[in-house]
Amino acid sequence: MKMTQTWRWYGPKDPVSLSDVRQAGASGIVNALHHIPNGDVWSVVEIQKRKNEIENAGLNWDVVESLPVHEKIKTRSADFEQLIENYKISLKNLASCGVYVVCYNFMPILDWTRTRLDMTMDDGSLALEFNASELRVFDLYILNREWAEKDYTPEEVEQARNQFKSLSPQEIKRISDNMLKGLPGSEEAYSMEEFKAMLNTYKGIDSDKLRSHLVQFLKEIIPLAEELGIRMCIHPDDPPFTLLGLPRIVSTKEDYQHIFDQVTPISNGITFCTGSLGVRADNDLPAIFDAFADRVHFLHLRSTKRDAYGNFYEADHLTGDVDMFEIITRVIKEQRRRADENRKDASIPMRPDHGHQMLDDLIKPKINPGYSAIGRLRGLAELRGLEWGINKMI
Ligand code: DNO
Repeated sequence: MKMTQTWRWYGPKDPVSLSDVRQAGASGIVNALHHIPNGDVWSVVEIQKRKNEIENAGLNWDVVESLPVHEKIKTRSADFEQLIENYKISLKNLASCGVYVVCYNFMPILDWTRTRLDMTMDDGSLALEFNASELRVFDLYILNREWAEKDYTPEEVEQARNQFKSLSPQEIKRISDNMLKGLPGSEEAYSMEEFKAMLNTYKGIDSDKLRSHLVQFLKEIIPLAEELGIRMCIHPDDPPFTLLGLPRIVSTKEDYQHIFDQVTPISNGITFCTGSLGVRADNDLPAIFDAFADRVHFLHLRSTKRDAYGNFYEADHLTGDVDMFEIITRVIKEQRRRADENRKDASIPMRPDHGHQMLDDLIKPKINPGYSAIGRLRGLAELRGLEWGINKMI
């Protein structure tokens, strides 16, 4: 029993084509209808059109990433009931077209966040980086968020003030754009003013409140997913801690435990993202996998390297802080267990998440940061080899 090898594809405008994906050796596609505004229904016609396109290239549409959860559902404001209805209709339409794995996240306003997209590695390839002091500079002196100081120590504030003074206008723009313009897959981009207005919508929403909003949302959609045979999989926060005063509630084993205690069906599952969870030194990844193995419906395999100051960068897939051998060993055992139970989902879809920009990636006119062709091809090849070896061994 092998993992299903998939590849995130951003649709017809992706500089990595479906035929590139086939040559990388993946059999499945991870895709979203990014052209449909967040909150609108994904119609059968649109889903089927995309599905045909993928199948005509000899691939399967295995996973939706993401069916985005509208901000108003997260804050439970204005027409959120209608938006939940729309979400349900999209789920029904996906199931009727035979797409059964749906990834989503519940991060307020921002999706995944990095401060630099071109950190040079020793070998000359480029990696994504999250720099905690640049984040503080952004928060305190670029965004000028109200009460931001209380989230930091006096030394951090002082250090950020000095760092801000030394930044060039280009560097300030780089940090702001990376924070606000949305990395690939984020459904929204904001101007500074729009972002400030969005921050206001979270006044009075702390972790407990956001958690209860997530649980209420799940209580509405999971029974339907269960009925349709859809496996919902929540993506962890990336990075897995509070940012800019916004609560983040899918970062640790305890966070997951709460979600599954409240809404128990197996279709309430996880996108096990090793790179996101691995940013926290107190996250024991094998233990998290063991605790929720039967709910892991989708795997994002990549590794991050952190330091003691809260910074991290994206390492090669088999280096960094994630023990990929341990994780894939567990995945293989879980898949065999499912196969013994004749579960339809015995082969878990995985995708090589993010890759360095390397070789021809470096000279391509357009690239989706993290989603280079060759960097991910390298990652997939390494992960596939590791799985092959472990499968032989155990
Ligand atoms: C980054 C991704 C995120 C993630 C979404 C899931 O590369 O892992 O964009 O896909 O947050 O909803």
